[in-house]
Amino acid sequence: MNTVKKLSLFLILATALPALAANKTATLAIPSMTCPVCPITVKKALDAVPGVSKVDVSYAKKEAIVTYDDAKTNVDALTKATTDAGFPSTAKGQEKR
Ligand SMILES: [Cu+2]
Repeated sequence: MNTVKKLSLFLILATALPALAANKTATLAIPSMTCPVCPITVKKALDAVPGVSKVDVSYAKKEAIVTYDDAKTNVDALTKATTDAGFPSTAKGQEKR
């Protein structure tokens, strides 16, 4: 195999590998967070979803960035969790379902 072929094979693998990882990140828009205490409730609700490993809620941006195992949960479960806690949310970008 020549160098160019090796390089392109490497590039194909490097591009494909992240797609195999189970951890995904979803950004949820949560416009109903109206005071600085709201993110605490939202974070608790998201942390309680099985498969969620990381939650970053930004009150300033009115959004939550959630890292989750896509074998255990999905964006619908995440938006449902915040909605059940009183904060309806919608997925922003990434995962198209
Ligand atoms: Cu509040």
